[in-house]
Amino acid sequence: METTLIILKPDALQRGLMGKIITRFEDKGLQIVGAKMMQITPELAATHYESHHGKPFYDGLVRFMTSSPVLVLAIRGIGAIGISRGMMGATFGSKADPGTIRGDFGVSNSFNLIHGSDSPEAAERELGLFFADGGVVDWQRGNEGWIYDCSGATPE
Ligand code: 3AN
Repeated sequence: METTLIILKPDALQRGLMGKIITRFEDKGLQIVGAKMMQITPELAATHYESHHGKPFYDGLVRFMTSSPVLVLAIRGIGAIGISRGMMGATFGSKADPGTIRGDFGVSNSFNLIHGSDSPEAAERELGLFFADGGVVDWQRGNEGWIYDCSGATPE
């Protein structure tokens, strides 16, 4: 099982899209194991986006991410990182394919609704940053045996 860090960005909250986006992950069969609304501080944004420091879009990105609350989610499943990235779509709303979250709900390149960890290393780092004070809950879904084939040694 992988756990990934998803952020519903300020535009998703301001536009009232939280429910629709969360529903996509739940409908897919991924499990929500953490959810926290918060206002990202400039310090946290700088740490989270440190690999983008110095890029032309960096200042605008930090301003946007700190402008209004976000919903931070921890989402779990087999291959959850890659599955979530696929569901998000390409970085820019103008380029993202229909059927993806960015492709269906946005047209902007800067306001692109959602962040998702892009590797297991990033997920571990980002979950540590955004759930530093806990909040990831290990809970058992009652319908797990209908989401995965659990008849073999490992769920399929
Ligand atoms: P993604 O979120 O698709 O993984 P990254 O990690 O390359 O994209 O970039 C992190 C964030 O920085 C993006 N979500 C987007 O908001 C912003 N960003 C990346 N590239 C650009 C760009 N060329 N112009 C404006 N914003 C950008």
